[in-house]
Amino acid sequence: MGAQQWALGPWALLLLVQLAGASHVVHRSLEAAAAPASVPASIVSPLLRTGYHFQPPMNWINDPNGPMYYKGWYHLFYQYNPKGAVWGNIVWAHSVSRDLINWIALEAAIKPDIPSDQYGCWSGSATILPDGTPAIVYTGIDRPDINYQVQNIAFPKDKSDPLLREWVKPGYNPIIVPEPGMNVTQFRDPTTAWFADGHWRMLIGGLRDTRGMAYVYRSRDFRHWVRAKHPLHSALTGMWECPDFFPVPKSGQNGLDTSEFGDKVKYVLKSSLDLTRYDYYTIGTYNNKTERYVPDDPNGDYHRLRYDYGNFYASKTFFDPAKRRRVLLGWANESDSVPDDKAKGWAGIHAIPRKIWLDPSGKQLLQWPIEEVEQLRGKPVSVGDKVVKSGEHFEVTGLGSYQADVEVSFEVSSLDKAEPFDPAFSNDAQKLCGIKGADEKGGVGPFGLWVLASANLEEKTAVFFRVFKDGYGKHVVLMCTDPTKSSLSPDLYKPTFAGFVDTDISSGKISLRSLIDRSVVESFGARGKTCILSRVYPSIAIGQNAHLYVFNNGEADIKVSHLTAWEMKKPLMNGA
Ligand SMILES: *[C@@H]1O[C@H](CO)[C@@H](O)[C@H](O)[C@H]1NC(C)=O
Ligand SMILES: *[C@@H]1O[C@H](CO)[C@@H](O)[C@H](O)[C@H]1NC(C)=O
Ligand SMILES: *[C@H]1O[C@@H](CO)[C@H](O)[C@@H](O)[C@@H]1NC(C)=O
Repeated sequence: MGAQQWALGPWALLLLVQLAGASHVVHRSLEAAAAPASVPASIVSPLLRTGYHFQPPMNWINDPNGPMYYKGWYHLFYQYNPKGAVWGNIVWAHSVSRDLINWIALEAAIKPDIPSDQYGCWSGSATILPDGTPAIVYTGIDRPDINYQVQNIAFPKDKSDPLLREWVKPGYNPIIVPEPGMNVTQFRDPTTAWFADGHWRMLIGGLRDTRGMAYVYRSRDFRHWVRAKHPLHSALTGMWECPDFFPVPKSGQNGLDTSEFGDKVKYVLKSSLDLTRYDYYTIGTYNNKTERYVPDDPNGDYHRLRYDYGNFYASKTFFDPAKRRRVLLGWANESDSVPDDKAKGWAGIHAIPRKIWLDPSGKQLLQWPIEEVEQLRGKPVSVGDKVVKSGEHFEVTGLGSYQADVEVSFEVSSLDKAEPFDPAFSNDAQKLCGIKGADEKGGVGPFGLWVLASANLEEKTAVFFRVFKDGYGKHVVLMCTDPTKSSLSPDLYKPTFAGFVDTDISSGKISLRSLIDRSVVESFGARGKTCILSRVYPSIAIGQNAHLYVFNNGEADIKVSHLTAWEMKKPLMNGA
């Protein structure tokens, strides 16, 4: 069937959703989920279930797997427990989309049914082969007692089906098993492969003693794989989960396919550090002869740059040939307790897909929500040229801000009052923000947004900036999300998240965008230089009782040069 025929109208889509929903999930009303007495009612409130972030109708999800574009459809697979809201029984659930925002759930694509994946089908990636065939390589667990990890391959049963509903696993699986001397429980998450010099190459995450590494495997035929002598790269960080390795052009915002090399390209190597549970990356060069990757900044090796300074893990990118961009997907877990998750019947969401490209400085990536999310925007509410004096705040009204997209440009009246920066915090934005939270008066800032706030402000999540001045007269900009007052419910994990923003604030200008979605706040500072995703569960500030404010707890006045906020519609979300 040609892609054209799949230009579905809303009715056909709805039908597909119903078909998919009926075969894939047992619907259950979330209100009906009986909560144990210890779980406050608000945690299980359907008003806290996200509206436009990716999730299945119920149960546990974690890593995004094998994202790809095929015959007019985006495919997203993800780690999923079909039996409950805690991790376990992992299969590759499968959803498809025309725009990465409206999703249709299909049958699970890869389930434990061969000896080499019978105890679990863990994370992996898709590679489109030169003849157009997608291949999925994923980690299988083949023993019950220990998590012995091998790599398997699967192909579509019918390449002409744009929805790729059925996957087959050739009899020659597994294709890669750990070698003697390798840590067999720390050998997983193959990347998308790339092609050079007549060989395919892919990475597998691993651990030697305490050294995290990206093993390189090579193949001529995509079936027989041999490990290269040296890993692509390694660092003393503990296990590297979900490595991701891709080229980015030195200039411009386009994305590249994994097999593009040359002088106009830099490389990004991301590792999900099992020890800290955050995604770190470096930018560097890849030598396709020695097969080694060298980060540009040796001091920043896997402890400095993060995609997101909040709750964001096990991410994966893919090249979208339809829009020539690279798109980043990531998992955000819950910040409530396991009993809460069981009572809710669901756990885990994915971040809004982000387009990523290299900052003109070459020192970091920039990230921005894909443009397709803007189709969910309702009527805009705008505020312009409004001064917020020291200690003051104002409310943005006229929209349901529990599910909203807010873009704001701030202008600081003067930077003279910036507090001195203590270099002891140079590598610890989070600690600095833990001490200097949103209610801690400052010189320039804290200023920003209070989101998901109650009318009397006993509940509020602050997303804000604070500006310091270092010993050399240079300004240091801190971006934080402070959820410590986000909820009156007990037993929540409320870490203050923060990152520095490498931006020139000498003009006094800085921007912020926050995607607010009931129990998630996903923020982008300075046009995508620093990103923070945070999960919060208000008990009062839910649904129409959620308010949005701009605040300034710094001595220096600030001006909102422009603010636009949109209430966000709910897309098709897997039939839920
Ligand atoms: C493998 O790594 C795990 C996690 O660090 C560790 O507990 C285990 O002892 C390692 N096994 C071997 C054989 O080194
Ligand atoms: C290897 O990299 C060099 C320099 O970046 C490039 O010119 C060459 O085409 C690459 N080789 C292959 C086989 O891709
Ligand atoms: C998400 O949950 C919190 C609270 O339980 C943990 O501290 C994090 O480690 C966890 N994150 C991931 C990626 O598992």
